[in-house]
Amino acid sequence: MKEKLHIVEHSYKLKRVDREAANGHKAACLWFTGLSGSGKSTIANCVEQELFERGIKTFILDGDNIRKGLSKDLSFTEPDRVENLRRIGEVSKLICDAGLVTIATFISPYQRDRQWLRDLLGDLFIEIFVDAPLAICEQRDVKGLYQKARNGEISNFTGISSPFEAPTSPDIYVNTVNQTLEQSVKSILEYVLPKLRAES
Ligand code: ADX
Repeated sequence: MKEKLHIVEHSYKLKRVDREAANGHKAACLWFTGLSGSGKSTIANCVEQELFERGIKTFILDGDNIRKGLSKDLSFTEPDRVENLRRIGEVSKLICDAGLVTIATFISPYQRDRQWLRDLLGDLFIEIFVDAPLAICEQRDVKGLYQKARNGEISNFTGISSPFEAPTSPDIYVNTVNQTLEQSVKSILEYVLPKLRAES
């Protein structure tokens, strides 16, 4: 049985709303989900630049980077992916509490985990589905990982030997086969900017 932890949270005077007011914009978490090679990082990179140019304070959390540090003890089995996203969800919440716009790019293949993130982050959470068919991602194979997964050198590879549950009602849908990078970025900004500027 788990030991009972005696933790009493301290309430600090400065809240997220104070930091948002100082920054001149709201906090949010832009959560990019999609297959490896679908274009999440490329789009997130451009969206961040556009936000930066408008004076919006952002911070990117990226699958490959997080897995070299915070989550370097985790594999790609289902329980480890759940734990990976739990950690990142909590970190995203902290970054939002600091008044920033968190930009998170993770495959996040399970619907249940994405729902958990939505519950954790509430209105801050904006789910962006970066869609591209598996065949196209595999053809692109930017990192050469699909080839390795097909050869059996990588196990539990999303789309090949591990599932990807496509979001059924994302807040924003972009498709990197039928849309240009500029179009995807534009549609994300059109949705996000009014939310960041909204009065409370
Ligand atoms: S997640 O499923 O837990 O959300 P995450 O986004 O952190 O995945 O990591 C995905 C990145 O790890 C991919 O972009 C890819 O470069 C790399 N990777 C290595 N092994 C795997 C694997 N078995 N499945 C998916 N991605 C993998």
